[in-house]
Amino acid sequence: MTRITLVRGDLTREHADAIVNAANSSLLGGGGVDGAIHRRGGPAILDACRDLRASRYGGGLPTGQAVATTAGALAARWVIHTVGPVWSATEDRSGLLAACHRQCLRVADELGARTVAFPAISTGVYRWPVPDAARIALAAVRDADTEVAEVRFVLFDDRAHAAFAAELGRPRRSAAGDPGDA
Ligand code: AR6
Repeated sequence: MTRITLVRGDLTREHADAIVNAANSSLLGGGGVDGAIHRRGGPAILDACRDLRASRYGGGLPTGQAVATTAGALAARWVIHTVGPVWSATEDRSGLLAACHRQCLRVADELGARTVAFPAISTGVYRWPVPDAARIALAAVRDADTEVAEVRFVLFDDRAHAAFAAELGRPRRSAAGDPGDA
């Protein structure tokens, strides 16, 4: 069974087997946590991303998918890059946000990663409201069939940490597609 833990802090300082990057489909860096990962992890990560663009992902990494590279100088073996959906008030993209979490755990299983640290995907530049993102992320991880022993959400500020903590403490809602909910 996967243990879910929450910490408030900087994802790029975490020790874990794999660290998840909230990337964009170019895989070539950006702002937010993506920029921080490339800055602290060094050029080896960008080199590996360029190789992916030149091979499997010539058209970019589609939203909701995930792919791993070296973690460079970070205290991890791998960075798992995923592309979250941009928030939309008119279109329900929550399936894509859940898919990001599932796909990261699938890639982690392929790698043999047992501890995986996630940021709050899509809640920065992509503007997803944090409480809703917390609900979707935690449900996706709880429902995943994975060998990962610990999923750690590393929240950058008190507001995001409080939102994830509230959601983690809440009894499961009977959301559509959540088999086994009470
Ligand atoms: N550690 C932990 N969380 C962080 C850190 C950090 N060092 N830095 C920011 N956050 P964002 P997105 C939080 O914008 O919304 C990039 O330009 C931040 O407070 O990094 O998925 C990419 O290249 C927020 O709660 O990712 C894409 O173009 C969360 O991480 C785009 O942004 C996610 O914010 C992706 O947007």
